[in-house]
Amino acid sequence: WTRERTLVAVKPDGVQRRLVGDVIQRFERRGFKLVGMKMLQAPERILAEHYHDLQRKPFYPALISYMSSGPVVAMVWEGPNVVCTSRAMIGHTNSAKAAPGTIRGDFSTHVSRNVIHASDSVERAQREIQLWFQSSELVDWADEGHLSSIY
Ligand code: YYY
Ligand code: MG
Repeated sequence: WTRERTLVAVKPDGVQRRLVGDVIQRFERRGFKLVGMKMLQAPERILAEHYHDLQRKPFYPALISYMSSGPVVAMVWEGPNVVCTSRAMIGHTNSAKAAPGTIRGDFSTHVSRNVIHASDSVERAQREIQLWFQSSELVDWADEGHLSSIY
């Protein structure tokens, strides 16, 4: 098992709606390990790089202005299959299609205010973690929990 990590971010609407604790609780209950977390007003430079692929989409300006509208809480979570599992936990991009029980399916009704980000592939997760965090901000603590004997 190579240590898999992903970037999760509670977006400004999620912070405004006091959903940070709920998000953390879901990832902790699942058994993932929190190795980095910070609140920040996302700089334009980071958002532009983060959403580089969407630059030409009609919703891009609104997306950047929404993501700049208040602080986000960025986190790095670690664990087996965490990238894929996180995507399942957050639910469909379009909130209208997000299943109940997922974060978007429980807390959001519209794609433009969909509460949370999670990386969509292992390679992108690595790039996004490097974009949002300095390596010194990630904490490699010893996990003595229920998975410690398998990795
Ligand atoms: O990875 P994910 O967040 O699920 O979706 P992306 O396709 O990467 O789009 C990023 C972000 O853009 C999405 O979370 C909301 C916003 N967006 C939008 O406002 N309107 C769309 N039609 C599609 C995406
Ligand atoms: Mg995406």
